[in-house]
Amino acid sequence: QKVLSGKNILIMGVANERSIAWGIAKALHGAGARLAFTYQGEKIERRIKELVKDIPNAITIPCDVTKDEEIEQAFSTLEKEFGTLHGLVHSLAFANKEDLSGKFVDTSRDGYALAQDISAYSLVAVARKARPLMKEGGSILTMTYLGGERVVPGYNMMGVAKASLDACVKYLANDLGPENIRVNAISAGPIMTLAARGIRDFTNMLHIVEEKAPLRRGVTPEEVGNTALFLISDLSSGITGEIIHVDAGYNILG
Ligand code: 0WD
Repeated sequence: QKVLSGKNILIMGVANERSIAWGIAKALHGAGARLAFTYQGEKIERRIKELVKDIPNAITIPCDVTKDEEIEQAFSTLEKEFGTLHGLVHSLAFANKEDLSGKFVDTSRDGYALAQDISAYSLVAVARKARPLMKEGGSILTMTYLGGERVVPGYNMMGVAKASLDACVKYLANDLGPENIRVNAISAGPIMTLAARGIRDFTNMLHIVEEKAPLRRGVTPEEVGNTALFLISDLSSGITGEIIHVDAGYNILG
């Protein structure tokens, strides 16, 4: 009997094989979970269907989180396929490129709203839909970054969106706790993915971590995946509203 045998988990945010969500998917699959994936748009559809071939019984469902109809449709498909949901992994974010460089003070109204909508509000929207399916309790997990706790030069608008996401984790944890639904976040150190390439100076951020972090190295999607396995499973049954840093210790430095 594996840790996640008999558990149904939804993973949102696999864009390609380098996505953090894919590292998480491999860990959860290895622990015996049955997986569903949502993806945004046709370009990603082809890639995800190719990837998911290695995972028997996995289902793929379209879901652009900016559209209420798509969220509605995705969860209704999920209810038909799974009935009961035990876990949800939210691993997606977006900000316009121009809001990830230069000065934060120059962020436009539209750019601010878009980043908040996709990167923070989407967690609230999907938690609300997951709630009725989590009849046996559940675990919701999102991905955050240190730039929401303090200024990381260049992270700009995404830092403000992550601060909001971190607060959403706590308010959701408090709302859903009485139903035994836990809500937590992993704050990962920098990992080279598609989204990371949008951040100017990302390579530089990686080098600084490798040089200064207590473990003197970066972290891998597999390491994030293993922590996700802990947070999604009953091994972490006493933990909610928490942000766990998987960053080789970098966040403890002043
Ligand atoms: O260093 C890193 N890579 C870190 C990432 C450090 C700490 C945290 N994170 C966070 C990110 O902010 C994000 O929340 O981890 C999460 C996953 O990011 P990732 O694995 O680095 O990035 P990626 O593989 O690009 O997946 C993010 C995906 C999008 O990919 P692209 O690059 O095509 O924007 O989020 C999805 C999309 O697939 N996404 C959406 N999904 C549904 N609806 C939407 C949307 N509107 N917008 C973006």
